[in-house]
Amino acid sequence: MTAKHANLDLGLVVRGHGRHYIVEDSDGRRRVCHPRGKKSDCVVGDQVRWAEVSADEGVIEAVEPRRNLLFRQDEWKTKSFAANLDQLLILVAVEPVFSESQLCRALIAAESAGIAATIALNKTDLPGADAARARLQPYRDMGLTVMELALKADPVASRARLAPWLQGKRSFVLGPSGTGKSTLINLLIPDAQAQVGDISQALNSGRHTTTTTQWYWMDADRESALIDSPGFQEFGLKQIEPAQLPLLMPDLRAHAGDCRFYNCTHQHEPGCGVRAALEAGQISASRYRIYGEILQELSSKRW
Ligand SMILES: Nc1nc2c(ncn2[C@@H]2O[C@H](COP(=O)(O)OP(=O)(O)OP(=O)(O)O)[C@@H](O)[C@H]2O)c(=O)[nH]1
Ligand SMILES: [Mg+2]
Ligand SMILES: [Zn+2]
Repeated sequence: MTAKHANLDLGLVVRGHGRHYIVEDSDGRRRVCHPRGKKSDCVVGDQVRWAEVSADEGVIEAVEPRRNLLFRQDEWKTKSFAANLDQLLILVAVEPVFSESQLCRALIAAESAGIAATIALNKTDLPGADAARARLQPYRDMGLTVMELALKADPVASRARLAPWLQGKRSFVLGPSGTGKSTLINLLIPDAQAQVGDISQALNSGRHTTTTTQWYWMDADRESALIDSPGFQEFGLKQIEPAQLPLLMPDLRAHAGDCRFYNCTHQHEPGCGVRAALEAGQISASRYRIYGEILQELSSKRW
């Protein structure tokens, strides 16, 4: 931010629609704002300096420096999720059966952005719950919290489990389509009216029920916030240097110091501490396999 905008009001970006943003001012009033030029490209969660253009329209003059930014980088494009977050809730479900690769990717993106992540398993009322729990055991072993939810089937217990964790924080809800992100928002914020989709319809059409990222306050004092987001399919991590990758996976990182070579890729090198830990059952086979897949992706040239 440049000093010349310092006298302008500060606003919070609560929603983005292409090149238009909804900005909330310090009184809680929301208005459509257009960015001035490329420099004011912003994302939900950004603090912006804005000026009034008309009664219900404004222009964004500058974006304040960000505390953090959660994003993914696919082959050709970067997709920003949100900025200035306190914590991330990665929501997976018993159905649709979650991709462990996507779960790993979301965790790596959070670790790389310096944002604390917690996993929640929804729809534990469904028959596949035990299998899903077993697939999440390596994450519990890594020290992550795995919250069990049944947002629709047991809203009272789910709410009691979530509410203390969300209190006073700005939390981003991330997860594949159909896991119950909007159901969660509606449960905690009764007037949110986030659209909830019929899962079979959403999956068959390949469309997501939620199409934009949106900020919801949980309380009148505007201290706790939940951010709903569209489900994702792709989750590229091209922003990460291959050598950084094992350092962003806590279970691999714990053993990377035992490798004979300082630049060990934990693939074929002799004296590899990570592979020794894999053989000793201290690293899960699926996490190690996913590490190899992402590493290959990051190491392949784009041209
Ligand atoms: N069986 C079961 N179904 C649930 C539960 N919670 C949510 N659902 C259903 O899951 C479906 C998808 O819920 P949504 O909240 O729209 O999912 P979403 O994650 O917001 O999906 P996108 O917006 O497409 O990313 C809906 O039909 C919900 O009713 C639960 O605890 N058990
Ligand atoms: Mg949704
Ligand atoms: Zn190694």
